Amino acid sequence: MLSQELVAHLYKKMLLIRRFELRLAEVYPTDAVKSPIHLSVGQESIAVGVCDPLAEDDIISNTYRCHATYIAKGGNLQEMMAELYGKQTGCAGGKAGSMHLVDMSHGILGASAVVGTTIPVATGYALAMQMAAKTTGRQRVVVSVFGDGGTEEGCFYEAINFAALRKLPIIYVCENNRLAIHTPLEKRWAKDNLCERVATYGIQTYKIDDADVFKIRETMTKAVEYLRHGGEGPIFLECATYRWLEHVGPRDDHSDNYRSLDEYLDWKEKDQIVRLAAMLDDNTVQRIQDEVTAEIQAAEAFAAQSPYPTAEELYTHVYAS
Ligand SMILES: Cc1ncc(C[n+]2csc(CCOP(=O)(O)OP(=O)(O)O)c2C)c(N)n1
Repeated sequence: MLSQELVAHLYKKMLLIRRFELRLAEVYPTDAVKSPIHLSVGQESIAVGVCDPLAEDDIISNTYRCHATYIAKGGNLQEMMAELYGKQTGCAGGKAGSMHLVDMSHGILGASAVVGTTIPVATGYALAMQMAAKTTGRQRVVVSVFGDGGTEEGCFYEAINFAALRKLPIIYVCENNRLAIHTPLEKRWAKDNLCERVATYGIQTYKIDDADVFKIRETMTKAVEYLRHGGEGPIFLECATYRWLEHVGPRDDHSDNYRSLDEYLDWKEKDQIVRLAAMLDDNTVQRIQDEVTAEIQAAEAFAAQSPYPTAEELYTHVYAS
């Protein structure tokens, strides 16, 4: 039996991601946002289901499509908006933008635009966490999130092989939206059997094919507990999902003719935000919507009022000190 508190909590997280990104899509044409944006509208239940069972000191790693996990892992919303606006108060000093969000105080590793590259970095982090646990006694868990396209990179297989060999405390999560930009899975893979392929490396695999936020959360809760308490990693989770908007940018691109409108309408039926709202009473939904609106407005005001980085800051954070 699901508690109303849990439903409200997950609903709020997903709604915050959706409304934040839809607001970005509105603002984007004004040039306030200084970098390309890869939106996760329609995919929110994965970030929320995946991040909810993580402790603050657990680690999340993601790709350029990183707004959702940044928010779901508890990243600072005002610093996120300021980063998108290219402002000094941004989470990367305003010098990185949407594709490189980072918040180490909440265990959010810096993201990268180069497909696949964050997977070995997250794997290395898991090795560090495994070594650290020998002295601290606490096993922190690392989660590496990437798209189906990321699994086509050689470094994905090198990384999962190493993780399996060293039994690392890492959960690999593939957000399978079946698209790499405009190319569907059917034109890229002879067989749609990702979990089977990964299992041959000696890795436990799980697949959730309907984006159900509770199933994702439950699978992750068990995986995190298992790794936290001495279970041998890695673990692989494939989550089917659907990207509602274009690959990069704020537009709905269903008129571009590379994917079917029916598929989109099918996935819209599964929208977890609508589903969870229907499980709550009207007052709770309204309260959460108001809170979300206020948080986004505060983030926008913070970003708008913040200064741009100075010219001298071009020379900071270039080399490790
Ligand atoms: C190494 C590399 N190759 C190609 C690209 C161009 N590129 C950017 S995004 C993308 C598609 C990746 O799709 P997927 O990993 O499934 O993630 P999604 O965008 O669907 O979230 C490609 C090919 C890149 N950025 N890096």
